[in-house]
Amino acid sequence: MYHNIQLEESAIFVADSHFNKKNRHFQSFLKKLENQEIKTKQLFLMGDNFDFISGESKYFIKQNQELIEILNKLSKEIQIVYLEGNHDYNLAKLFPNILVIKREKQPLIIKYKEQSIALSHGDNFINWHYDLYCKIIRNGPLLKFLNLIDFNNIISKKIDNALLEKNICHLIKDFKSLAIKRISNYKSDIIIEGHYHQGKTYNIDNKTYVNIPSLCCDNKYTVFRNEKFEGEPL
Ligand SMILES: [Mn+2]
Repeated sequence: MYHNIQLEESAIFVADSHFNKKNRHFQSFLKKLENQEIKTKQLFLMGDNFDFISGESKYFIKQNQELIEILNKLSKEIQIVYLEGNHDYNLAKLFPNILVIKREKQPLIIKYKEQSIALSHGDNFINWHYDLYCKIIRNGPLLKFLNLIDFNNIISKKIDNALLEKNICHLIKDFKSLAIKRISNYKSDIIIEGHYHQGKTYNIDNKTYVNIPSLCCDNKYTVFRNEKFEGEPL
């Protein structure tokens, strides 16, 4: 499906908030959008905005209910595009007014003037093992079955606690080499990804690679302003 989205001045990109009981930045961000302390007409959620959620997991839907409602309210006022990540997927049924882009439909190609911009969460183009793993963990019937046998939320709580203990903020040495590899997967002029939590931009061979910072690790989101992608502290 072709979506024909034009990047707008003051568009906002948010990546890897990993919202959970400990990491509350995404909630603060959405509240600021709601009360117009932060203003935009276009919001790109680059994936992993929730530490875990899937359209089948009742426990996690309940835990994240407040933010789901704020997002649904905002989506009636501004354009929101949600690129699913490896922690948040099968989301279309939760967000009726949000354009949800599944991993297998990424990159999403959008336009700015004559330039083409590719958007991905950043966990595509890895290898077939990972593709297979992704397919299994997103399998609807399997997830519904797990939900069904999740008595007293034992499985969900186990996932929740494991995620809460995980340290997700690491500096990748020589991220530039990885960026060069990432660029080679794309044909667009500008490539925008989350997933790597590095918040760095490179201009390589007439292409621009933008890694959106992790809202959780860097307390920053990205604004497109005067033809530049700028990190903005929350
Ligand atoms: Mn990720």
